[in-house]
Amino acid sequence: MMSAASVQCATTAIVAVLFFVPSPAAAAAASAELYGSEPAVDVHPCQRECRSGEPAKTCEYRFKVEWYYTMSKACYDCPYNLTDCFRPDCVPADGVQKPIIVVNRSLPGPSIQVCLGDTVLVDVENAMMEESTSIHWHGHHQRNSPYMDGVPYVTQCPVPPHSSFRYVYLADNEGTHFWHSHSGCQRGDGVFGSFIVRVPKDRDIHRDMYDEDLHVLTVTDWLHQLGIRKFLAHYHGSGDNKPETLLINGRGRYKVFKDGFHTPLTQFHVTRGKRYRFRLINAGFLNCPISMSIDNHTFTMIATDGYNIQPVVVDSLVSYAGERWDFVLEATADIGNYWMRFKGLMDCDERFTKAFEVAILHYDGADNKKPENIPTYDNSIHTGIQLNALNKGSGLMDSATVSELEDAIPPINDLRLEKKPDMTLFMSYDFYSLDNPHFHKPMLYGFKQVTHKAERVYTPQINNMTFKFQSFPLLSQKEMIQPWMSCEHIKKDCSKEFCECTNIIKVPLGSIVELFLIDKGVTYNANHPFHLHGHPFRVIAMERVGNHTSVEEIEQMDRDGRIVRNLRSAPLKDTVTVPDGGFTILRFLADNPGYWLFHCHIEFHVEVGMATVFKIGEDWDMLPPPPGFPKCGNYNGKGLVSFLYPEDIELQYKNPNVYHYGFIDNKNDSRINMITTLDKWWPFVGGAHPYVSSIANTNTPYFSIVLCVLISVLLIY
Ligand SMILES: *[C@@H]1O[C@H](CO)[C@@H](O)[C@H](O)[C@H]1NC(C)=O
Ligand SMILES: *[C@@H]1O[C@H](CO)[C@@H](O)[C@H](O)[C@H]1NC(C)=O
Ligand SMILES: *[C@@H]1O[C@H](CO)[C@@H](O)[C@H](O)[C@H]1NC(C)=O
Ligand SMILES: *[C@@H]1O[C@H](CO)[C@@H](O)[C@H](O)[C@H]1NC(C)=O
Ligand SMILES: *[C@@H]1O[C@H](CO)[C@@H](O)[C@H](O)[C@H]1NC(C)=O
Ligand SMILES: *[C@@H]1O[C@H](CO)[C@@H](O)[C@H](O)[C@H]1NC(C)=O
Ligand SMILES: [Cu+2]
Repeated sequence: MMSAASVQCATTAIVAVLFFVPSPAAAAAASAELYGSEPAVDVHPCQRECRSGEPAKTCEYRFKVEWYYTMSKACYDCPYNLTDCFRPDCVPADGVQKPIIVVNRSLPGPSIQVCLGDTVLVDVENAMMEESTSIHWHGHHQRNSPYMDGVPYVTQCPVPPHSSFRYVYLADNEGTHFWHSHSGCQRGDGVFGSFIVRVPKDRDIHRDMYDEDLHVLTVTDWLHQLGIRKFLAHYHGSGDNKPETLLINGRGRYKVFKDGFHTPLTQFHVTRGKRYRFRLINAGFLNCPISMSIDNHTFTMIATDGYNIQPVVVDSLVSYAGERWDFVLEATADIGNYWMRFKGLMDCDERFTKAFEVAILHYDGADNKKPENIPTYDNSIHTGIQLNALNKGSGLMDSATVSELEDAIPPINDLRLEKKPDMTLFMSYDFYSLDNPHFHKPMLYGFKQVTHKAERVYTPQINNMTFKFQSFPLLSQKEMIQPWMSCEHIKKDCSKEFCECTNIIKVPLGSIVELFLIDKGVTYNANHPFHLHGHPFRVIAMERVGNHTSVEEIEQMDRDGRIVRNLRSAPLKDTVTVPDGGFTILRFLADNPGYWLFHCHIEFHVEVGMATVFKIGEDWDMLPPPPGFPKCGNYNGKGLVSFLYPEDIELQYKNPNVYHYGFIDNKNDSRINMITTLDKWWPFVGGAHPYVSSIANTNTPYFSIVLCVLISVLLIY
């Protein structure tokens, strides 16, 4: 079915070829012999130089999610023949064979690189045998497209095997982002990739600081078994939760083969005298913050989580799972090869696995020998100034916290900094010794009964509650939400008993929320990076108080004026760490109606309930689900219901009066009738986003693209 609209789309694609940017892979060919190198790949037409006044594009991708295997037969003679390591479908990882889950048989999966204002359309095909999936676009706030956030049981039903799900949304937030599965342990098993949204050079305030913008650096911790296996061993046996190693852009060299051969390392090519923008993404899975340094180079941090900051020069950087950091490296050292060193902290540190990996910074003209000296965890000591250091507060000489950074442009009229917050929330959390029935059964193998201490599983609680997902998505099936699901109906002493509920925090639309995240520092010397969906926040304070702290202590500090808030120009982020025995204070503007997950980005922690949901606005403020949006829930022989067994609810909540069956009955719900009369939810229809309207005002072709997309979408339906 060829139509005028699709012809116009095709024309747009051809025009885009003119602005094709050479792939970084092409530059890498020079030193194929010693290290091997990426073969040149077809660059997606949307990966282009962004120019003001040029029309936005619709960028289509197909992701095939499937079970796979590292060092498979596709790898032939890898690593003895390094060229073989770069064959299509060969995932060498660190040389250790193991099952993985990947998108399109590559690790990381396909990179999405678009320009601000493009529309992104990704068809995710679940080609796994038995497991559901979903993809979250980490860094996109899904304004006007809340159903595209990719969080199972919050914004959508999980995508079942043999099915596809189409994500469509506007790339309206510039910067370094990534996509990853939001289902189970899939991110740790390999379902992640980079997602870069560029702006025209004249709109990039750091444009004069770098010459090239080619290098994407995705770091992650890596296990030698499936995440679920590690999870089960840890939560039901005495297995640990410590990642063995790290991968840099999916590569590493853990396994030593015959004659010292190993799988290829990632290398970054630079030309002496030039300045390079690096985009670092921490796609980490477990409790393994990653510290990075580059031999003989400092680097200048310019952005975090897609938001520009005042440049700061540092010697090393710590990144936490879910964070992104952009930096500029000036290639001013002698021509040569230099190690980029990555050290795992916390569960990856010298007490445990010493997870360590390197990449190579290769200057054009240098020989193909590896840098001299053999880097190890122990000889990679990070001295000098460290940014985002682990469990540190402000005011230290040799480290800087996020709240000490400054927004690149001092914010003007930013309500988050000017106004008194409309709402102040305290979220204190830790891990507690409770009989969590998922892992300990009192009288049988209770927390204190089990033989070995390593078999005790501590339970995370945020404000005494452990998060539980429902059988249906809160956003798309909000009519099934029942009062008894909320935490208010729990009538137990949750400091002594396990309490599980769907903790939904209601925030009026348009409120300024000040959020204290407090790590009480009770169990372990831990560290949790928190990620907010749907909204960026300003990080206005971050302190370590001591080995332990409490809400009362921090409230007292605040009353005494001992908490210094950065209200001048606190940086914007969407993922942030909290010092153990300390706090981080965030401020966000709750202007994106919907149900948005807020959670620890350590997979094992969110999996056992270290999460809450913000309900922003009322149900009628939210867009209706897209047409035909999939539904799910419990089936009781008559229809989808919120729960099957009233007695279970009674046991949990001890208040039989608060529940009733939650049949879907849209027809009798006047609110739902009202919202379905609103316009379509698609992001570009009536979507008055500032970026979009400014692009649209300056060039009319944009409208033809919108039209083209709209018509294509309608044709598909
Ligand atoms: C992924 O693989 C599918 C075929 O399975 C292909 O159609 C698609 O173009 C690939 N996607 C990307 C982004 O490379
Ligand atoms: C390595 O493999 C490639 C093809 O996979 C082949 O062309 C090349 O000759 C091999 N090199 C060596 C040294 O065997
Ligand atoms: C790199 O730094 C090390 C340690 O400071 C020094 O010994 C070495 O000479 C430097 N190498 C180059 C090429 O500058
Ligand atoms: C958690 O429980 C303890 C003990 O019952 C109580 O003192 C405290 O106020 C509770 N915290 C919250 C945030 O509800
Ligand atoms: C915190 O704990 C460490 C290690 O257990 C101990 O050495 C230190 O004295 C403690 N600090 C305070 C202020 O209690
Ligand atoms: C529909 O809602 C109205 C008002 O809440 C109620 O009186 C009526 O019984 C409902 N009808 C059905 C069929 O549930
Ligand atoms: Cu955590």
